[in-house]
Amino acid sequence: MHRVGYSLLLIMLVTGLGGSVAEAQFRFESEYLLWNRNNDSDATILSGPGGTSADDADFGYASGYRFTLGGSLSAFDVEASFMQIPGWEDSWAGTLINPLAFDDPNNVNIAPASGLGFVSALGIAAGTPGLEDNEIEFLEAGAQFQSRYDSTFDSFELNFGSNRTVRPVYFALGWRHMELDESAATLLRGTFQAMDADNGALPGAGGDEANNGLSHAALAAAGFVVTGGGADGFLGYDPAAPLTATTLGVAYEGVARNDLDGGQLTLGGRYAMSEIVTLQAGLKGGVYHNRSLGIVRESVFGIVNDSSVYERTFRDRRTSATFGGAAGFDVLVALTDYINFTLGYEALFLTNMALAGDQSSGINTDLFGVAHYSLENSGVFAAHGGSVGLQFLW
Ligand SMILES: [Ca+2]
Ligand SMILES: [Ca+2]
Ligand SMILES: [Ca+2]
Repeated sequence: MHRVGYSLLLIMLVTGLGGSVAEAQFRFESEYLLWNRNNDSDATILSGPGGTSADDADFGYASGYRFTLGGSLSAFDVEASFMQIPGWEDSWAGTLINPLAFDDPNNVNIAPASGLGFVSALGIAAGTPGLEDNEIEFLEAGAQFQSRYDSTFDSFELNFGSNRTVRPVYFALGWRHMELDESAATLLRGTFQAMDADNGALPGAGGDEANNGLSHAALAAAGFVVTGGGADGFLGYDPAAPLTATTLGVAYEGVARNDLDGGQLTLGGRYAMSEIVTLQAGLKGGVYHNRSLGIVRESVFGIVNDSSVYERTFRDRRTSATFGGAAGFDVLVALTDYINFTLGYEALFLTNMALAGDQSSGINTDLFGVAHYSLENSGVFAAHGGSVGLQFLW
């Protein structure tokens, strides 16, 4: 079926060329893009003073490029365009002035404390009834975190429409493929400790209850799998022997991938201000089928005095209908009869997108306290920016 379609298209193009080669006009444009994007994710990562949330990421402007090849033949126009913004990113860091309590930041013996801002396996493990609910497991005040958020956008579109050179207004119907890939991560590092929930006793103090750590049984019951070191949990320490303290690392990673395919309508127009300067503007709207993939990974690992590595990974896929729109304008300045300098601005939005920073809020517990992940794809992606380029005509 495809082969027949391509053959027919080729015959039409060749016939069109043969019939009106003098009227055919082809164009190739190469552009440098400098685009900003929004950050619609808002999941809390660490609560409390000095904590952080996914909306702390500020992507700012990033460089990209676009190549466009088009041709107008008799009444028709065909155009193919590829663009990519490969490196929107932000990273930030901080120090928690309060302890970071895994299970209960409101316990009177540890408050004020920071907490984990979502349904973490560490939180479930630290609150395991009968195993861990007699103690508060935490990182001591002064724990440090580093966060980063990266994303890549690319797009390919193919549009068939009316001739752009003979009339001031043109339209096109097209197909567009887009990909938005994101990754967000927060890494924490601090000294691990376990405090009795009823009287605040630390290990070795008078009245200290047994356990004094976070057990393997509780970590495993919360869904963690050992991927390195011993299956022996993590131990708190006697403040009289500070060299035995465990330095713990905790990492939260979210990944989101969106693959979109769909149809779109383009309306555009051009207006020659003079022999040299032409203004061009366009509007696009479309509906795209979005296949999203989300991954949420939580890791807890010993850095000093322990080498155990525990991980819990969730994955989910979901499809949705995404609505997209774009608006832009260009100023074309003729350098010669065959070369234009172009200066432009464009804005683009897409609904129902999976964003990496939102994926941790897709974790929920059921009636039995078991955690489940369901991909979050209600984000809005919006990007806008300027372009400079050269257009060659022949
Ligand atoms: Ca506990
Ligand atoms: Ca204890
Ligand atoms: Ca404990």
